Amino acid sequence: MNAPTLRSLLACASLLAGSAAFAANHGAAHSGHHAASAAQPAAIASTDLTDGEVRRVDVANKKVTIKHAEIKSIAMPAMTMVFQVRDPVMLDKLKVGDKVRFAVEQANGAMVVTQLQPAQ
Ligand SMILES: [Cu+2]
Repeated sequence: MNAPTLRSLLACASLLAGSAAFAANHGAAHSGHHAASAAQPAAIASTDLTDGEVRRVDVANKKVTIKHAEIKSIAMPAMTMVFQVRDPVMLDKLKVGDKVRFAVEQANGAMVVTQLQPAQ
């Protein structure tokens, strides 16, 4: 009888934890070189990230062109191509020429960037 309530509380707690992790990550990005890599949230598995260099940022259309290394998770060789981004906030601080590390998923036939962070 208490189970649904407990589940709701747990779901709420994990949402809060997710927001906190995002806030911490966002803050780290602004604090520059003092942020040790150990402070990165564990949710970002570096093995899932692909190296790339930004070629074009299209905030209005939520797209970014990246010259990327091989993406093993989707069996894609190195190339320059356009990706959609899941959240346009990801493009806020992005500039042409930025070195990035990113994760991509295939969704509805499109390549969608799900994570994007500055390369260390
Ligand atoms: Cu590609």
